[in-house]
Amino acid sequence: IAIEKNYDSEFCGSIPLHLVNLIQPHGVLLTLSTQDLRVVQASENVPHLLGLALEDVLGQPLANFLPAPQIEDVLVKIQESSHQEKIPFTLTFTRQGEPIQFTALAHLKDTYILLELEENPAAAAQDSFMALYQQIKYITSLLKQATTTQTVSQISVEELKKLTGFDRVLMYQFDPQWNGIVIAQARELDMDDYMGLRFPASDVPKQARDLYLSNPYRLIPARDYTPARLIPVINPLISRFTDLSDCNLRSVAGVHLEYLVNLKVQASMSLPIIIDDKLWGLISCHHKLPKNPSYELRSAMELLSGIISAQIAAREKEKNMELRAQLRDIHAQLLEQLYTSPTFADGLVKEKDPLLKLLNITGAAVLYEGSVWTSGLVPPHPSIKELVYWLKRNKSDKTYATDTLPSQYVRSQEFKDLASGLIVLPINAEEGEYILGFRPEVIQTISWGGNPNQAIQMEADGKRYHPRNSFASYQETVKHTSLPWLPEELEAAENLRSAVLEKIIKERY
Ligand code: BLA
Repeated sequence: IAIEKNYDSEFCGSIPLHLVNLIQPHGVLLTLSTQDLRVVQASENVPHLLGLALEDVLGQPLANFLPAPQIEDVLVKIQESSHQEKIPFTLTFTRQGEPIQFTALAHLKDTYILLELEENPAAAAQDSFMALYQQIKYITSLLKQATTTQTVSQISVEELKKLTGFDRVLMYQFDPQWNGIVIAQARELDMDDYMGLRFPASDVPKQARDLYLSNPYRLIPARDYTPARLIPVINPLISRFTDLSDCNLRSVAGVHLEYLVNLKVQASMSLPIIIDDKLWGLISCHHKLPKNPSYELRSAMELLSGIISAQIAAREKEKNMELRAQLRDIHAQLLEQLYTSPTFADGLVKEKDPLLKLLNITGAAVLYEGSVWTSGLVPPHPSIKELVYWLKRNKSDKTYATDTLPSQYVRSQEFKDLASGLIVLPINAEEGEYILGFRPEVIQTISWGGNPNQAIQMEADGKRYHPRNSFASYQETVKHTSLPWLPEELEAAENLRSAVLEKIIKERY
């Protein structure tokens, strides 16, 4: 895939997300000293949301404005919370004579505690524990019946859209370069259609992706907000800005707020799909108008994203195991062929199907003791010889596979339709003895959500920049590329190589 300039780590990836000193104003942030629960920093919207003057909070112990039983709660929850798991609890403040309920989250740091407070009125009936539990059970039962990642994803986005009322819900899967593809979508018909589109890695840059491994979701309820500042600017306990990485309320990077304008949405919420401790994808929810799901509903979504992750992991593992079993059968056939032939090379090419099927190739060549055996469609012999010189000079004696041979070895462009992909199993690399497998060129059309080479629009001053403003489908034709080599196929190749080396030893002695 040819993105001329990759902004993922070098540009977008270097925006500091955690040292912004600002929060989204739908909640309050207090920084407490671990030692005496004194407030050392507070967001400027304390009066508005908590109904308390800033000077009644800043510098004061919690006990000055929270009744003793609630302080007990805070202490218990702080003890139950760890760096990984934050357990929400409820605190009540009196605002203009009215008791107002807040959902609180405590984040433990070395010398301070961050206390995030979000107003959360008593749950509506559809957000009661029982109602949400029923929904989670029901959706889980649907997911269990799904047999592929695709159906798990489609059911997930449809059911999440119904459950939450978001205007559009997407399943977004990362590719090996961290671009992402929309593999399932449920939307209101007046929302743009993003199904099948690919977005460049810099759209969700590395530091933003990393946060999903410790945070259950990223919620932006209203893009057009005025951020609330933390006062004072410097956290006196550490003499630095407070690290807001894992705060739900953390203010959003400007470039991403513009991105939401271009997506024509006010609200966005994304949740991670994590497989084997690695970010596999995101569930992305959009709303035309501002939308702030209740804490209960968000928690249900958090649980579902874990369940969906487990279901996708299981389907992917099944698929890989099936492929492994198929390859094991073919390997067994090939082994029989090897041992019923006078030499291993005759054995490999005697019946062409097993070798070609095992490596999913269309042609193979065996170079051994000065001779060449071939099977299927292969480049002309002189070209194979030249390729081998190149391999001897440039590659180690380990198994090597590429799906873009023409970009690595320019001369192969002459026979790219036969060999845009190459796998090399060295027998004795020093002597130029190899088993080679060839894959043909597969011309791929990729539909990008907007031109990925214009992911950033720089202003004339060279400092200010904007995200691209159109996500209209942009077609890229990828040439000189074969199908990718799957890990299972590489494993099968490695097993074949061992079997061949063993047979060679038996032939010699
Ligand atoms: C954040 N970008 C994000 C997030 C998503 C996307 C999901 C997480 C926050 C959220 O949920 O809204 C991207 N959302 C998408 C994509 C789809 C979608 C691709 O629904 C597909 C349909 N973004 C840019 C450029 C930069 C950039 C050029 O386009 C950098 C210069 C950065 N994106 C960027 C940053 C964040 C982000 C910094 C983190 C914002 C934050 O958490 O404060």
